[in-house]
Amino acid sequence: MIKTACGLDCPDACGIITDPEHFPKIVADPAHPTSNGALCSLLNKYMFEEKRISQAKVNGKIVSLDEALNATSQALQANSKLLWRGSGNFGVMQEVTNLLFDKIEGTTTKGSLCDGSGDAGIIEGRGVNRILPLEQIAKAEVVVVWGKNLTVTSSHLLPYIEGKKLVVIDPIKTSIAKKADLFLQIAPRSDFYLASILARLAIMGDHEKREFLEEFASEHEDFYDFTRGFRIKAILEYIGIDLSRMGELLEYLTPKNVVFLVGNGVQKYSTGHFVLQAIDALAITLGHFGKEGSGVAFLGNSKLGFNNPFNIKGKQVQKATTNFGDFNTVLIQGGNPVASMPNSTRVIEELKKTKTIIYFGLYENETSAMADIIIPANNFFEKNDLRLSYAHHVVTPMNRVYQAEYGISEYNFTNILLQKLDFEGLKNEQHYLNLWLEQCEKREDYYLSPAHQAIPYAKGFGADEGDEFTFIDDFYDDFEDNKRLTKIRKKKKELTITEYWLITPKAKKALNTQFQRDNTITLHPNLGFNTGEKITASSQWGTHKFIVKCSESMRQDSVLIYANTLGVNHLTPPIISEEGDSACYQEVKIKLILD
Ligand SMILES: Nc1nc2c(c(=O)[nH]1)N[C@H]1C(S)=C(S)[C@@H](COP(=O)(O)OP(=O)(O)OC[C@H]3O[C@@H](n4cnc5c(=O)[nH]c(N)nc54)[C@H](O)[C@@H]3O)O[C@H]1N2
Ligand SMILES: Nc1nc2c(c(=O)[nH]1)N[C@H]1C(S)=C(S)[C@@H](COP(=O)(O)OP(=O)(O)OC[C@H]3O[C@@H](n4cnc5c(=O)[nH]c(N)nc54)[C@H](O)[C@@H]3O)O[C@H]1N2
Ligand SMILES: [Mo]
Repeated sequence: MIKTACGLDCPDACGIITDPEHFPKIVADPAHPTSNGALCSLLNKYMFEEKRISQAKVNGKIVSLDEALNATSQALQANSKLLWRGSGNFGVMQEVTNLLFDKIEGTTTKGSLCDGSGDAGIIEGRGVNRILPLEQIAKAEVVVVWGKNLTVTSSHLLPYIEGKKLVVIDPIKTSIAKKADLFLQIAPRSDFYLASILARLAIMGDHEKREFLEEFASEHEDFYDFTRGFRIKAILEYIGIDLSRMGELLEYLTPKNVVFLVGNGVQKYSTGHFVLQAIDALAITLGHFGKEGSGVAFLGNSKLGFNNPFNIKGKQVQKATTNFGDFNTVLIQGGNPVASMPNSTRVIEELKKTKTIIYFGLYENETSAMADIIIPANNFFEKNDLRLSYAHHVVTPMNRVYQAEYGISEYNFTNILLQKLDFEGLKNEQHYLNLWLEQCEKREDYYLSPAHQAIPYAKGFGADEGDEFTFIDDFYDDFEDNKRLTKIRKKKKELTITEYWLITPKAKKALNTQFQRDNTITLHPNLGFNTGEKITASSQWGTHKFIVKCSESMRQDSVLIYANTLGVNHLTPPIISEEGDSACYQEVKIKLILD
């Protein structure tokens, strides 16, 4: 039997056991903390149904892997070259290619398509983004699922929240929302206001935990003044809930132990950092930090506390808005930027300007279709690696289950290219894995990350735990100006809304653009379209056609197109968040026209 871990980019990071003789039969490792006896269908089914790229190609012609690597080596000698890495595989060895780009003095990327703005907000408040251990979630009395599509994106959290009072805050009535004791179907992009007004009402109702605040967040009086700057009535109307609902919500937040599970949904905006800082401030005000069964869990920093042997200096460009056209050679590894980056029209135009595109991946997709050189990769059952997680502290070795008949690992790719380019090759693979493992704490069946703390922030904030929490003292929003709130309210009465918020959550049968994808748009039946109709959706950034699916789970001011839907990112904006260098997929309103 071989133990390994799933490498798909999701927070669960499941442990797997398999008998190589009977592979692909795999089962969940019962010793692994995310295990609830089952693995998801992405692993058990969809991953193995997807057709792999099995042959290397240069300019459309099938060639040997070595010929393709020669062509790659040639292209990497160009003046300007970029490494754009996606998150197709979450193993640490994905980053070994940095060592190649360090030697050839190439450019890499900074920032994120994922959680960058939320992460920045957490760092502003807490100084450091620590992961809330699963055991603390299990000890909560109340769980608030806030902009997180838990059932789909983190199903292994479900056993940890069983039997608890459940609050869900989401513009869509998701399946977890249907199970909630209290569900608030708020307007998209209104979370900052919701959290700030709640904090204000909590203080007005004497729910704040003074002792805790004095010790860890002494600026709380200033924060209260700050929250008083917002007009409650106009803002509640904007959020789409009334004062009595706020009172109800507050009651759920006042027991001793409350955990907030915050997802990516709240922060796909230029102001995403404010949202996380405001949710943290609310939890701090109510005393739900630094103690058992309490805390705010967002996507944590899986590499926190590690000395990363693959960190390099060198020039970096923004990942979400990369100008590919500035480079002669672009190596795309483990990603599908043509579909997953915002503003696909722009991405395609930029990539057309690049002389050589090298695609290093597992599956054919929009990006491989544009590539000049295709290098088939090995998947995570075919190579050795190490899996970290952004939702728990377990570090799990990924052991090769079988020897692949085609493809190449990132380690071998880097090693061979270094040598072809006349540099010294890498040390052996285990050397690099050990550099990570040596930093972990060994437990019986797995390892723990050096950042693990049973109760994060129990001794304070900041990297050294001696700091206080920093509250927001200045809020600005250029997209939806606070001062415009009253105007919007008046306008709404006169006009029928013709522009809708675009909500793009993760799809169930896919891991980002890998596996099953379709072309549907989901919207409320009152919007005037019928299921099955073809419509054109457009924004100031682009246009695409989708097939309508009507659903009562939607609000009437927004539509849903899953993040991996064919063409969705033609509609999304090429902008970077105010903080955290993150894509802002939902900072856009779209128009719909029947075809
Ligand atoms: N099956 C599956 N699982 C996955 C993935 C996948 O593609 N498929 N992807 C993985 C990756 S890379 C990530 S980053 C995680 C992300 O997982 P999540 O954090 O769950 O993120 P999303 O699915 O993008 O959106 C979460 C929820 O936010 C809601 N939402 C949208 N806008 C707003 C808003 O303005 N306010 C509020 N309160 N809610 C809002 C959406 O309706 C949705 O229910 O999932 C991982 N897990
Ligand atoms: N509209 C909208 N767009 C979004 C989002 C959204 O919320 N809304 N979410 C964003 C988020 S959170 C994320 S994380 C990004 C993800 O976007 P990307 O990082 O581009 O991820 P994928 O689209 O899944 O592409 C992964 C590719 O990696 C390759 N791959 C898999 N495993 C390996 C491996 O071991 N080695 C190599 N070399 N290749 C491998 C596969 O061929 C696969 O096609 O998408 C973002 N896009
Ligand atoms: Mo992500």
